[in-house]
Amino acid sequence: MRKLRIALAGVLAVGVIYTVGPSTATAAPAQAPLAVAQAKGGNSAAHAHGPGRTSTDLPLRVLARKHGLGVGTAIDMAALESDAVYRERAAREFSAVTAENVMKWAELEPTRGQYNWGPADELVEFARRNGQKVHGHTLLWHSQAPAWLTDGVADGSIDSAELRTIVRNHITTVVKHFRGKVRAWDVVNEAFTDGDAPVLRDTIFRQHLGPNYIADALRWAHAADPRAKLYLNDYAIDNINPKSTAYYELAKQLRKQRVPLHGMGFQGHLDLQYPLPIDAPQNLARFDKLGLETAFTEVDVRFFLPVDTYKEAGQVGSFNTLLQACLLTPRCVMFTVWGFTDKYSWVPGFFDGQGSATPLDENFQPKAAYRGLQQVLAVASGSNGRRGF
Ligand code: 9MR
Repeated sequence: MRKLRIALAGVLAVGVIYTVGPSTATAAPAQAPLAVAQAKGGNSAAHAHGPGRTSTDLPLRVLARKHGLGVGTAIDMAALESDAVYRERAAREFSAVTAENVMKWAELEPTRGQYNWGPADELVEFARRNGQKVHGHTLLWHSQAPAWLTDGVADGSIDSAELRTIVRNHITTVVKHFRGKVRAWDVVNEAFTDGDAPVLRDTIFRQHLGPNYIADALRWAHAADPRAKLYLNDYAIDNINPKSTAYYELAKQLRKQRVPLHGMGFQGHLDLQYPLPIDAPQNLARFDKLGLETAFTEVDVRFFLPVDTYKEAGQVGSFNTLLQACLLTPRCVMFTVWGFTDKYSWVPGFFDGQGSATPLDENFQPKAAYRGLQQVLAVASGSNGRRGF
């Protein structure tokens, strides 16, 4: 109850800031990536912006520290390479990064046997320089698998036995390459179907390796880096529903069989036209009780443009609902947004007419959603027993 009151206080505080808060937006200067000390130096960073700043107006990673919570973002490598403001903001605000694309199979091994490590290594190096953890995304996914693999399976030139060897080699090679540098891996992404009666998705992995492919993938990843935390990750499982329950049952079974599953990733791609996942705290709690870490791994909140005050307010509430669910869950270690600026968000390209899904606008100016996250992090108290990130 105490915790819930803290959470509600967060919402109320956000309301105040949202309506009367001064715009303290400052465009970040174009400069090289920040050093660790500067990125972490919340107080000095805030004071440098002049008087009138409250302790709330600090980078997210600084505000999240007292909770032992990692705050992450997906990184678009093309933006990181070309846009100095993007680099500066990514370094200043976040304590974790996830490759939006460059660690996916098709990107890492576009040609069979020829790995392209460059962009992913660059991201790992950026994270190291800025004191950020790397969340690995993703080892097995039906989407963004290389054409040589999917075509080979389709035309029969790769049979089931060979596919098994290929998958095992891929997981082993990638996890070993990043051993000690990637904190956690989304080992299998989006394994279940949607709807009222979810089943394992009919992917080439499910078809040819059998339903135990998930347990096998987890074991292979664990052998390659015994210290990496191994996750399953999916969308539309933020609340209690048939799909999240399917994951709960699978996770329970895998834990019972002592398969190395350590975490459950809730993507958190929300859309204002659908109900808010208000029972996210209860949902995360049941995974927490299985002894699993939990994390929001890809949060964004889209809606149909144009923006208006009501949609903005709805977006604040949506981001905060997930952040508060995480803060209420002892082993929820990370809250990651799927892009932090509308300048590079995947949303407009995938959903006609929708957008504005991230906390900063196209000019890197904070939106109400960003202020809301700051407020919740500032107002909620204590670490809730979280052991850190
Ligand atoms: O944001 C990613 C986008 O740039 C890619 O084109 C797309 C390809 O399917 O994948 C997007 O990221 C997805 C993530 O890897 C898994 N969960 C859903 C994300 C949004 O589609």
